[in-house]
Amino acid sequence: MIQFEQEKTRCGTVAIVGRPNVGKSTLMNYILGEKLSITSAKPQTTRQQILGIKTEETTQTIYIDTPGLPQASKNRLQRSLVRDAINVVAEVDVVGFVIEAGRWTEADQTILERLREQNHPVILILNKVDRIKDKTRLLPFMKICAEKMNFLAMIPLSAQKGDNIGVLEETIAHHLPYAKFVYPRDQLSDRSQRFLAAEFIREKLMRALHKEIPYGVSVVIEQFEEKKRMIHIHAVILAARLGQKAIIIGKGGEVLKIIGSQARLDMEACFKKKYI
Ligand SMILES: Nc1nc2c(ncn2[C@@H]2O[C@H](COP(=O)(O)OP(=O)(O)OP(=O)(O)O)[C@@H](O)[C@H]2O)c(=O)[nH]1
Ligand SMILES: [Mg+2]
Repeated sequence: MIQFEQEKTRCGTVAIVGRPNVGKSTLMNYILGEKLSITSAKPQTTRQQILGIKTEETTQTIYIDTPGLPQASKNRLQRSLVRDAINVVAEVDVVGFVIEAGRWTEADQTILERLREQNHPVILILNKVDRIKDKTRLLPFMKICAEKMNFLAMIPLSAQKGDNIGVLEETIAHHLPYAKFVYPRDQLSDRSQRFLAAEFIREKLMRALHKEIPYGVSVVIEQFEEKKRMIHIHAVILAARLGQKAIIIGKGGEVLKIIGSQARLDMEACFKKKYI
């Protein structure tokens, strides 16, 4: 007689999608309890997909933070970003579609239509509820949302304050398949410390620089040397135009100094080591 033993653990993937700036990365960081994905008040902060892995007693949830989906694909790079973020949806167990509570934009509608084609379980996440003073406004808004698609659930929450995140996590866990864990229990991401170091620096640049300048900036880690209690990191900041160099450096190197010390704090917290 063949006996099937049912897996006792659940393991699956969740794509976090939505238009730029709705708080996707903030949400993933809150769930993980670690700053892994960079965030800023400027749209299109996240440039590449990043995995955040949360393992609890019997559940492993693999979150995929994606770049915000632009409404109109202006150029080839943007078009490929949209394609990537939409393609990932086809391969996951659950989709977390993030919008801003109380606002339904054209970009949200475009994403919704793409999600409808995929026929995948979608949880609608209404983020930034802390901004809504009069909470009675939420109910009629949720009613409108409910008519748009048959969502698995609609969850209002605040990724910044952490309100209602537990409900989201429980809902997700409930819809993950029974399966063995894919990653070791202590693995937090698919990204290297080297990648994260570059991202932490880019975040500070995104936050410190104005207008189009941060969008042209890239960070390359030239050296990442791990000593016993220290990590030596050499980073190079590449600007789109020579004229931007002076702005990035700042008067007397002021901007660069601030960026360096802020990024160092993030690295120390994430790598739990000193960084020079
Ligand atoms: N008030 C409030 N602000 C939030 C909340 N969640 C995120 N934010 C803010 O919204 C802005 C955008 O957050 P991100 O997490 O970078 O947004 P994103 O969706 O990842 O953006 P892209 O990577 O550009 O697509 C930041 O300034 C966050 O601090 C929230 O729950 N409440
Ligand atoms: Mg992001």
